[in-house]
Amino acid sequence: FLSSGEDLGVVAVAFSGGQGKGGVDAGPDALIKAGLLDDLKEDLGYKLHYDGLIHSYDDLIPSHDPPIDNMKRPTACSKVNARLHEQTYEHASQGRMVLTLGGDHSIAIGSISGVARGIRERLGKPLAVIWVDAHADLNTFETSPSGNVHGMPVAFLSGLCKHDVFSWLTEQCLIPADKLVYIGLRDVDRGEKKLLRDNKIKAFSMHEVDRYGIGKVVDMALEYIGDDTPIHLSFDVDACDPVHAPSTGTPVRGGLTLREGDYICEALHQTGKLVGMDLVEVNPMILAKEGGADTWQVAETVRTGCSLVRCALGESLL
Ligand code: 6HN
Ligand code: MN
Ligand code: MN
Ligand code: MN
Repeated sequence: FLSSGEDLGVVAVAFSGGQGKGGVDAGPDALIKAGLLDDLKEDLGYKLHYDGLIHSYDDLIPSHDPPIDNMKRPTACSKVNARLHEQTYEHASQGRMVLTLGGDHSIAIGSISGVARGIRERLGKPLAVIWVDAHADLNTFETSPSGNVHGMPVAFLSGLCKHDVFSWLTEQCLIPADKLVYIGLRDVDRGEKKLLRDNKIKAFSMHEVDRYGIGKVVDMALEYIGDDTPIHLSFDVDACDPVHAPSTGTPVRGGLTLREGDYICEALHQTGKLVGMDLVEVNPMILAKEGGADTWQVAETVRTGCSLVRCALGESLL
């Protein structure tokens, strides 16, 4: 599905407007400072297509951005994602794999829609998405208990929810509900559960990870998607247990071990079908802000994020 396995487009997105806590916009800088991109280039041999910027899109963020229909900061969320969409679309249409570093998970609206459009145009196929997260991020503006857009990206990307704010999300940007698979869920809101059931969306919660083991879960996820579909991996670091990823905005106990997270990434790399990845919700400032600064926990979270990305790009291959 890729024109060359070695070309990697990278977009660093310093955006936190999809939720209320500051600091997640510093995620990409922390990941890059930890040496992630150097590793991809020097150890894994990728040819990086990276503009060297950490995009904060300040020109797109209005000073006054009141809620619309319960969505907080709607204009910033829409404009930033529309710009990001163009960036990932550009990479995908050149046949590159696309890595997007966030930022909160609302940025998947832009990153995934851009890859999906690029893949549709280049290959005439839909994009499949494997969403690895403690949360389903499937709230509509009507079901959301928080109004935070980072809890809504899948609803917009699947077309289950439409709103004028995201009117730029055209048909070719969307992910069919039967090409969407979740892994790692353990904190799903009531309205999201109904959407999962009503639309028969495939989801492997932590219960299924416990029951079958991660190897079988990934096999079942890939079998469900089918052989001929390119895959985008959207990895929210909070899918991992807070032991491994404590420095994130909405941690939930009982998550994936580091190895289970890395395994998912390794197994998707091995398919040769991975065309995009997001790594989101690393917040290197959150613990400090809450009065419990623990630099070791921040470093551990960054280390987990870097490991996941390296595994998805083939580091574990011998
Ligand atoms: N994330 N379900 C909650 C909400 O506000 O809609 C939490 C969402 C968390 C989103 O972690 O990307
Ligand atoms: Mn989450
Ligand atoms: Mn909850
Ligand atoms: Mn998420």
